[in-house]
Amino acid sequence: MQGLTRPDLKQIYERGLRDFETARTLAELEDLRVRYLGRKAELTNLLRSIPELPQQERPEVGRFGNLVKRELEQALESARKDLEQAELAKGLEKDRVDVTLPGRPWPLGHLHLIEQTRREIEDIFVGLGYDVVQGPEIETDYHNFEALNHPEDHPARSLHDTFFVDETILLRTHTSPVQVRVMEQQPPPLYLIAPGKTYRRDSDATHTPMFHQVEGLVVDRGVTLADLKGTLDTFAKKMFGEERQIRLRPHYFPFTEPSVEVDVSCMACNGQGCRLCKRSGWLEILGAGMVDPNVFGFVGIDPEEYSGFAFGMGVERIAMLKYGVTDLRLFYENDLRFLRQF
Ligand code: 2NL
Repeated sequence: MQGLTRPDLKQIYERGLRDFETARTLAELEDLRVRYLGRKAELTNLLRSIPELPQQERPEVGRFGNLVKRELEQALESARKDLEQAELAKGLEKDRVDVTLPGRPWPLGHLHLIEQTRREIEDIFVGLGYDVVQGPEIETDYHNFEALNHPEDHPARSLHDTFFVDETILLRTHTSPVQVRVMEQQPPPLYLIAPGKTYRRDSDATHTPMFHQVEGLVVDRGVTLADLKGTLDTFAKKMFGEERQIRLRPHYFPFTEPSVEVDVSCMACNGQGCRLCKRSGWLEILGAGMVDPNVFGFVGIDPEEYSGFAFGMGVERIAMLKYGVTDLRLFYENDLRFLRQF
């Protein structure tokens, strides 16, 4: 760098200032620092070679060269500060969180229609003051059949309808044994509903081997068929709409006498007659009756002092009627396109 002159230094100075100011990143600025002030820079070489200059030039070049060096160092430092500020601000802007944005919706599941319906039925009777009771799904023949006045040769007992574990143990075919167990242990008055899974050896378009039942039982002094009818009328109106009516038809169950089947006026045609109710205006919703005195005998309740009514309904059937489901099997295929509709 021999022979660098004042005008050369001035040019280095002015170019340096301009380059530092226009650097857009810290990396660019670092390159410029190396170019203008690094160990191999023009200016550095000049300052290093001052001792080799003619005696009379040394003070002048030394003073001016060092001045340029200091000025450039200051300009570099100030440019570095500006760039650091800018890069920090850019980073903060990039990471900024807009807390006013709405959250991303998370997919939410919901209760299965059968469970929803079970709770609807339960809530109605809880509202009437009933207790909800539960019991084992694996039962004794005694609690499932014998105490419920099923004759030894009743068809419901046969292998054809019942899942037997062994001679005396079976999967309950209804939830009545739960109520038998309560009657064995608790004196009247009793106002109970027993919801739960039940099992029968049946599988076709209208039967699944497992299905859900809600049974009800009332035992108190002076309970009559009129109480049963009023209770079920209230239930039907709360479940299917205040416009609904019910009717009782004579029927037979081993554990009730008299026994009835209960129809509700069709919710599709309001009793006018349509395809759903097969032109009759009525839909069967449950079975019921006055507890047979023989059943009270098995559980040690005095039929002279107490009377009672009982009823049983299939949750799947109630759900199909209320929600217009036409195929029972849809409940258990777990096709989300079906389940999500409810
Ligand atoms: C139906 C009919 C019914 C009962 C269930 C019952 C229970 C006890 C005593 C007497 Cl502990 N009866 N339960 C009575 C009549 C009918 O269910 O069609 N269920 C789906």
